[in-house]
Amino acid sequence: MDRTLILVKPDAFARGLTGEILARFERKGLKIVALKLVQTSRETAETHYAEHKERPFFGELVDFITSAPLVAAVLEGQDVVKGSRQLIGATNPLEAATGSIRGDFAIEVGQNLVHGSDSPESSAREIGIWFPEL
Ligand code: RTP
Ligand code: MG
Repeated sequence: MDRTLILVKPDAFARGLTGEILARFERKGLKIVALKLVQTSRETAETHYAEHKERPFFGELVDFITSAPLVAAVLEGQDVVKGSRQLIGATNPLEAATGSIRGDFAIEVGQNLVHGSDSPESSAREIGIWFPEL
């Protein structure tokens, strides 16, 4: 069965949206197979978002992800990478469809509530970062 790495980012956790967000994945038929609350180190954040290292927003992105606790989860299910990205919505919440998590609950691209792996290769890499025991 396919797996993906989900982060309920610090903004969503602080706003008390963790249950709402996880419930949406569960209602889609995706199964939570690992779950934890994490205060993320800079090293983990920089490794997780390494593909964006040269982008102008990289520093802010790492600051944000390490600013407060987040919830990391591994979801399992058929086509889980694609299915969870569809539920999450476009990166910029102003372009995310109504009914998606970002479309319904976010406004700013820098505080877009949730991360989902963007390919099976990314998911394997990211699960290794956040849940090396799996
Ligand atoms: P994520 O990795 O967090 O799930 O988001 P994503 O795939 O939809 O978007 P990605 O391109 O991977 O970007 C990672 C995060 O960087 C922030 N970002 N800011 N200021 C900007 O133009 C900008 N572009 C991206 C977003 O918070 C995005 O989630
Ligand atoms: Mg991404």
